[in-house]
Amino acid sequence: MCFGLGEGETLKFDIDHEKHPMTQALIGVVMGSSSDWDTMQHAVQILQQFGIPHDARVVSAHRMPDDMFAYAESAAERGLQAIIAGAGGAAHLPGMLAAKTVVPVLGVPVQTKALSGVDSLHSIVQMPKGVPVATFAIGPAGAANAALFAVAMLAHHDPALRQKLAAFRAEQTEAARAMTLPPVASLGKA
Ligand code: RP5
Repeated sequence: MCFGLGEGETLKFDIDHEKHPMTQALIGVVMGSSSDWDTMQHAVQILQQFGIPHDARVVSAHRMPDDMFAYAESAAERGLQAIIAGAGGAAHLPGMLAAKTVVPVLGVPVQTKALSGVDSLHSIVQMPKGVPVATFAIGPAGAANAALFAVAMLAHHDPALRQKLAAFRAEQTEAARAMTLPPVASLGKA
């Protein structure tokens, strides 16, 4: 929706770098609806945890197509290193963003009621050859992993971030090693 915009006008996504040098987002998180937030907030949580400057907003492919193009067209200039895009159903958002920018797009299929997110997954993952969208698992795990993937991309040129990511992995290793199994349940009599 473009409240307050005149005909032919689209939202601008410019950042005044002189005024906000420390807040320049490196990762953009976009989603087709506020109803995707339950899923997509898992990406934002990871970015916050790793201290990655980011912004998050609703950019609907079918309801805000001009805004979607403006977002994608300005992404590189705004300094975005990757865009995490989540959508559900006939999920065009990640693919159409990728069509309008060379900034890597990481797609998150949002779980839907009708088809459990398989519709979203197929819409995002089946990009024809030439314009890729890196596609993650359906739902919150996919959102978190997309953010972890973005962190790994940034860590490639940032040794401190790489250490943080390695520590995050090591924590999971320790947690898995500490796992124990309960005793076998006794079989009831038939
Ligand atoms: C998609 O349609 C969104 O990504 C969302 O997953 C789905 C439903 O949107 P709402 O009807 O909840 O706004 O564009």
